[in-house]
Amino acid sequence: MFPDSINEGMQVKNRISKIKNIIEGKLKRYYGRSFENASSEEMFQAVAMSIRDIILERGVKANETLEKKGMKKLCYLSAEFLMGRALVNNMINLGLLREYRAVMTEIGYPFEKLEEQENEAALGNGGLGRLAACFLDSLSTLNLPVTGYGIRYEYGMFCQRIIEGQQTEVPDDWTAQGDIWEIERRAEQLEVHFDGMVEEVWTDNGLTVVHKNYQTVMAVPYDMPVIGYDSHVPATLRLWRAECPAVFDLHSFNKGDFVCMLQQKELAESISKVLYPKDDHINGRMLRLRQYYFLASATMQCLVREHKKMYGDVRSLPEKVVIQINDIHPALAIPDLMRILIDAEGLGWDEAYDIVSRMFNYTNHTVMQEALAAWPEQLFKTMLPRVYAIVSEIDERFRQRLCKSYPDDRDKTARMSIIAYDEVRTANLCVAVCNRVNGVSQLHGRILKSRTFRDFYVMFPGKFTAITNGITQRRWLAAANPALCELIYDHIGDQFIRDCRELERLKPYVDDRRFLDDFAHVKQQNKKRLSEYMQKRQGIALDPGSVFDVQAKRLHEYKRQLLKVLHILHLYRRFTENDHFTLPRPVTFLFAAKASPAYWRAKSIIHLISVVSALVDSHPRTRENIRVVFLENYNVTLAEHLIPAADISEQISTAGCEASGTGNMKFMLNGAVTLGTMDGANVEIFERVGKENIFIFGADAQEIDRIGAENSYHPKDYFDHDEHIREALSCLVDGTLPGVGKDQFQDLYRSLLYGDYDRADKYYLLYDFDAYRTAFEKIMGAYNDTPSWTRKAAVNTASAGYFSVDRTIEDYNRMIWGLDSI
Ligand code: 26Y
Repeated sequence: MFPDSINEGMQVKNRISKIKNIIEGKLKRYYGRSFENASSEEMFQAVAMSIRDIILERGVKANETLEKKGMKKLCYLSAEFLMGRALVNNMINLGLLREYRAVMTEIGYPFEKLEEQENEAALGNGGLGRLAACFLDSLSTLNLPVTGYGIRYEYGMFCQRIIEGQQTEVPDDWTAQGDIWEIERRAEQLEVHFDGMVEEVWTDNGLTVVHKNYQTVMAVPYDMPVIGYDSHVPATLRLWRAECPAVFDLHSFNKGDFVCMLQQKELAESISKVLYPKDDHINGRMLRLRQYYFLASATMQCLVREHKKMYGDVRSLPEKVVIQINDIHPALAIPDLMRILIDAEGLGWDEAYDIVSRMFNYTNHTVMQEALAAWPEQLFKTMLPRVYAIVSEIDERFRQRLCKSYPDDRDKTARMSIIAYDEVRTANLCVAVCNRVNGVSQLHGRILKSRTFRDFYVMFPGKFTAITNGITQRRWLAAANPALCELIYDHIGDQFIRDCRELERLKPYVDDRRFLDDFAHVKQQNKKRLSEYMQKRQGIALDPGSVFDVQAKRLHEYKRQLLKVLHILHLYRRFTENDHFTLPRPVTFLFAAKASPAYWRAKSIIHLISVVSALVDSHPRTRENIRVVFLENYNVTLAEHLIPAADISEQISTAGCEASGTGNMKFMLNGAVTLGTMDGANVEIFERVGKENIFIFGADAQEIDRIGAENSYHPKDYFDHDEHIREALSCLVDGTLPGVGKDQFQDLYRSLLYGDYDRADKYYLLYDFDAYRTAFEKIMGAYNDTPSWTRKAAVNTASAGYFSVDRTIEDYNRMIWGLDSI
């Protein structure tokens, strides 16, 4: 049986019966079951296996071609891959969704039950991890050869439960049922070495360095094939799992020190135990550094081994492999490749450095200072003595260059150096060594040059570029929004799934009454679908007749969920004070956000949202007009239901803070209208849809920069002079809020007016409040004019083509990677 022949020259009817036979066979042979008595788990596994077979077979062929032609490959290194569920996405990309649906109908098994059986692979926090997943989809779709390298966290992103209004974290045991998509490749395991010491020894080859008394951790690879749309080149996602060596610490073993032995085992395995939802304390940081080195070293060793097997000589590495590092987490791959080339391959420093600097490229994803991680030097040196020595040497040589260029500017040298003030700054390491450094939107790219890495930009102007992020329309339109997809298909065919710019061809229809009615109808259907889903998922009833105003993203002060809450409090005040105040339409304010478990202010904002929700519900006239709903456990699957149902997309970060945003693109693609600031990729959305079809408010990045530099912002003045602000903000502390003491939100209140250890209102909520309030009034007015609103929504969908990840990947490939498609 040749599964890939399912597609070849066969009638739909034949394909259906063939798929049915394959699934039946899997059930029989793997589980000893039939359609009649298979459990839902077994059914899912059997269906998934039938899909996996097709993908794996294509992989074998693609690899043969790749090897035969000696083609260049991309190595995409990322500590996070937020993949989401794979089953339906794979069916779509293989062009077999219709057939699988038909099979399930034939055997009387609900298709949704299959979908729901799958745990999502949530190996990421948010934007950066989801971007990595979209990249793999696109690289495969464009038939470009890539392996993504990451960590096989045993526990991915925590599950969020809201208990008495507060976030509680529950472990995400995603592999409990065994992951059907992954293949363990134990034979390819590698050793990663920690701790110990380095010694210089003279050998026949001169002075060499040996790393002694180290602790060994095994890195076992698990490969997950990722298939793009109509692709014959699946991407591979290789995830490393940490294990204790089979015979570990013979010494304690011989002594019979069973407990010590098991402790070591636990220590080794803790490395891939859990995805960090953010770093805070030193213990956490230590393990985080171990994780990052583990990923970096396993990957670099694997790369060199494979390259030597195929080409024999490491000197040709830069012609055959290009490496992209997804932010600084995998930065230690740079010194580790140096280490391998020098210690194991016997290259000299200059030759090794030349190879490494031609291979590596770095994408920055954030300008927030706290994310530009710097490691305590002593910790680094103890844990990674050999890598430390190499980083020191890179630093030393880089400083010499700096001294030559700027003999009189010691401040600058200190700012730019890699090791300084007892810290190892991986961001500087990346910028100093990498061939290309890029930001993720045009604005962000400019900020990197003018602020974050200004000194480096002066020294290496040619290194810096900006490549605007993108999203895959396969998952975020075809899979998430079948109803809209069908409507689009009826008007312009299905080419947009491969080439998103095709969506432009919808533009003539945005003035077509029938099209607009259908478009509005689709939105309505999606709102109903979300309501049903939320009823099942969380037991809450939404009103699909109301406007769905959505802010869904990680909880962070700079993203300003609190601004939206203050605005809701403002509306509450208006309703309670004025019997005639009303909104043109009832609005449901939907929030979805996870807070880092140790980020107590973010958690406090989640709590506040629940309390404000109760407050709004407690007042009959307010309740008739607005509702506030917090959707628990925001993840890829929830996003797939939520985004197609949104009318308004809230993208209200402080200008200059959000590197790009990708949620903004997903909402736009699904026909939501943005209410946002001129930040990140919102700027480019604005440029594409035009000012009629987006609601922009507030200070732009320049203005924020200016008032920041002038130190001229005093939030208390805004509080004193704007009664709306005063009334809304006072709710936090004057006993208005039900079920909590007056002290509960003192911190939030004070942070805006006085600032404790930080500047007051660091993210300019009060500064932008009035503009936000006005913009909301405008957008509500616009919504009320239904035909013109639907036109705006449709223009958003029709203009979203630019934000396809395929365009992003083409940009990377043209500017950085130089890969040929297979
Ligand atoms: C080192 C540690 C503290 C750290 C952990 C996670 C540092 C950064 C991150 C994650 C950053 C991130 O997700 N950034 C987001 O990347 C998206 C994709 O480029 C952007 O769209 C989004 O604006 C940005 O916040």
